[in-house]
Amino acid sequence: MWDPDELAQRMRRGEMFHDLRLLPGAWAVVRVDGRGFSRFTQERFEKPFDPLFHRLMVRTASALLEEFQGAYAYTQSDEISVLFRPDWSLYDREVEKLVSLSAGLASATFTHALGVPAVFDGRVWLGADERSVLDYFAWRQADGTRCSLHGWCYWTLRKEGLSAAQATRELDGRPVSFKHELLFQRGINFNELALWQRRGSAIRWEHYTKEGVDPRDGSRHLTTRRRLGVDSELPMKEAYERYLREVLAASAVEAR
Ligand SMILES: Nc1nc2c(ncn2[C@@H]2O[C@H](COP(=O)(O)OP(=O)(O)OP(=O)(O)O)[C@@H](O)[C@H]2O)c(=O)[nH]1
Ligand SMILES: [Mg+2]
Repeated sequence: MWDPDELAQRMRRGEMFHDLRLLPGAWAVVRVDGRGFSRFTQERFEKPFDPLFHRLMVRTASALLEEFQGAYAYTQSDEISVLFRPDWSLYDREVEKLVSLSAGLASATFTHALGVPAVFDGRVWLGADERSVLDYFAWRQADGTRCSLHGWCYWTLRKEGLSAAQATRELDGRPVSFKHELLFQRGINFNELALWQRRGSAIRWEHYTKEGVDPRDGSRHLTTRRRLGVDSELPMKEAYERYLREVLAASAVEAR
């Protein structure tokens, strides 16, 4: 006998991951990353870094932070991390929703801004405490710096006429000091390149006061509003940790 309720119930059991939630009380980060962007960027953007590409990433990160009401966002290269406080409660903390909507919104925003289809994947990271959140962002920033140095060396060699395989071989297993020297020999001081290329950019909430006029009696009132601010000159190591602690403290005040 055809029983639509029984069928629906049985089929729903196949939605195996639908009940998965972010662990209660844990910090969470959703990280989206451009799919196949090595090739995608090659024909369209300046190498190794293109300010237009970074602006598109910042715009995409801002859209994610705003839409999902995150506490902080960080972008370097083709990736974006958005932080959620332990008390974040949108979508009942459903993992599938957060991951799929993040990747979907990132893809839509970037595509809309550039006018060419671009696709992002997404994943979730969980952290037990503030310490691990600081470590997470130190990790992503250090990864960005490492890739930036590598990218500069790689494209400098390519522009000198080396093939992809030759440039890769030349850099394979080389220490940081070698790469700095390689650039220095060609008149490029890595430590003087734009900070956003070496350390990425952050998007965070800024508070400001605005004077409003009550239309009923013309009285004036000060109200606090918030808007997104972009930092493209981030500190690193301990100073970045102090910067992040301030961001976390401000987000705690807001959550109250
Ligand atoms: N031309 C150019 N490329 C960039 C820029 N920023 C990031 N990229 C490139 O984006 C790529 C990001 O690396 P990955 O995410 O590891 O590689 P992917 O090709 O996207 O591969 P999957 O993420 O695994 O799909 C690197 O090849 C970077 O060179 C930029 O400003 N200009
Ligand atoms: Mg990628």
